[in-house]
Amino acid sequence: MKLIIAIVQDQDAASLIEDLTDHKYRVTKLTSTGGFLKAGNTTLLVGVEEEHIKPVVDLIETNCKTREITTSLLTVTMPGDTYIPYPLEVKVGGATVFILDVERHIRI
Ligand code: 2BA
Repeated sequence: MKLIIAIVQDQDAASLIEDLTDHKYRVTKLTSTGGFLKAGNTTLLVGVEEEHIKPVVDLIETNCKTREITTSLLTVTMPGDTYIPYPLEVKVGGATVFILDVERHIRI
């Protein structure tokens, strides 16, 4: 068995979860926060047998879009630690996906 960990944008999570459950995949949704943007995103856990990795990744690709966002993250150091917002264009991916081997899977 494999564990697919997919970090997706909040806007894409609902349709992806619906698609996964429609296709009879079990999915767990975790609320997460990106370290760089410090903005909310969604982490999904999907446990599947090896032959289902491609279909699940295909569903992730279908539902998750790359978006360009403008953020103001950078601080310009000034006397007194003044914060000056500096616009920054960031391309946030459709999804970041990790696929891990599962040593044991037990349902009780
Ligand atoms: P964030 O860390 O908030 O990153 C959002 C986007 O900011 C990233 O999109 C990337 O385009 C940009 N970015 C991140 N770190 C950067 C840096 N040090 N310098 C310049 N730009 C940077 P994605 O790569 O699509 O990542 C989306 C979210 O997926 C990330 O949110 C993070 O929560 C997660 N993620 C991505 N790669 C990861 C990894 N290797 N390990 C764990 N989580 C990861």
